[in-house]
Amino acid sequence: MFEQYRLPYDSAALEPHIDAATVETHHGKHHAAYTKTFNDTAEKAGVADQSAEEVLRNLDRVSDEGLRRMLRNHGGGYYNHNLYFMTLSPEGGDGSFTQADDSLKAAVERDLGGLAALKEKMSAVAAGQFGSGWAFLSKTPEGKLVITASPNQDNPLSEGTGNTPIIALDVWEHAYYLKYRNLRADYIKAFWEILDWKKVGELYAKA
Ligand code: MN3
Repeated sequence: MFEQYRLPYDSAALEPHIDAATVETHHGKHHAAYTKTFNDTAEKAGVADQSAEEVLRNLDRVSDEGLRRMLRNHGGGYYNHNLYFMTLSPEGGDGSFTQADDSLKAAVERDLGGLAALKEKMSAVAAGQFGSGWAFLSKTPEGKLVITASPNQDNPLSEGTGNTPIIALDVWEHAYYLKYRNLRADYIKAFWEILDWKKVGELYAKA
């Protein structure tokens, strides 16, 4: 059974950066629906005993094309949104970077030229994703940080890169349209105000 990440904060806790109605719809409806469909599909495909990471990294083992596509879309939706919500916090923002794992801080400096440069580069990648999709910060098997974008609910796992995402920035319109309307760039700016670098550091150390 794949469990949807439960928010340890209430739906208004991320305001003014992300409004309560968006959190309620995004987590309570979209994410919940991905979770349910992923569970149902994983059962049918006989992969329900694996971790979500395993399923997404090994989609080519699922021979039925329809089930494979469902797992990619809904398993990706489940995994991406768990990562998104678990790294957002009212205590996030640049201030939380000082509390992050030292190995993450060193990698940000070494691979991306520091926090400001990382945010600038990833914001541009997220803004440039045409249509629905995500921007990711991922750790390669060698420990290097890389920034990429994926369409739909794809991610570095389902794309077979071997990398592990540690930040997932959702740029589907449902993530921001109630408050920001067409202003995706403003939403991206707000995202950094609530990104919990302490949590990202834990994920980097574990990946
Ligand atoms: Mn979403």
